[in-house]
Amino acid sequence: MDRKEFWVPLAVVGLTALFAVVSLLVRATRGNPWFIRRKLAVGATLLTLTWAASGCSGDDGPGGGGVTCYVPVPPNQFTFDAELFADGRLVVDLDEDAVIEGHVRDRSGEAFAFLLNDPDGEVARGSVAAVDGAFDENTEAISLDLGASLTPGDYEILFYVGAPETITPESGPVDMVFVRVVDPTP
Ligand SMILES: [Ca+2]
Repeated sequence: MDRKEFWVPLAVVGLTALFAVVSLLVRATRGNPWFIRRKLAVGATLLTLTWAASGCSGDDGPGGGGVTCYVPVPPNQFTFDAELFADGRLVVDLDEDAVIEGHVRDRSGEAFAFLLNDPDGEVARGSVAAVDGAFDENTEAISLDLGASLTPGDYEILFYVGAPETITPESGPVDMVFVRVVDPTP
């Protein structure tokens, strides 16, 4: 293994983590231009690196055929229809139900979980379900049930790769969204 094969995947891992953090900061600051520029810069560097790394031919000697080729794995991005948002928050209407539907794009995880936080901390956690039953497509329709005990108020949802019980304070979320729960006719 030469130096490039060692540091390129390492740099990609580091930059992917940095990209996730900056993406969260962009959302947390509701689109602060400074963070958006940083996000774009990190994203561009990441693309350059993964393109360079994925160009390897796999002829790196006996026993090493292809295994060091880095396959670009962009972050798992959770998206929801724009019409579901008001004032930058995803609106959940309890007159309907506490289920949110959306998509995970550039999917690399095979299971996803969410944390529902209010300003005091965790309110609920659960699994993110693939609508068709399996996380096997690049863009997957998803749904999550925030639970029957949900009360009106402002929350944030953090998304994680893995099962709900594996989330710890050290786990890095892959995405997040601000949520407002309303109940027009309680
Ligand atoms: Ca599927």
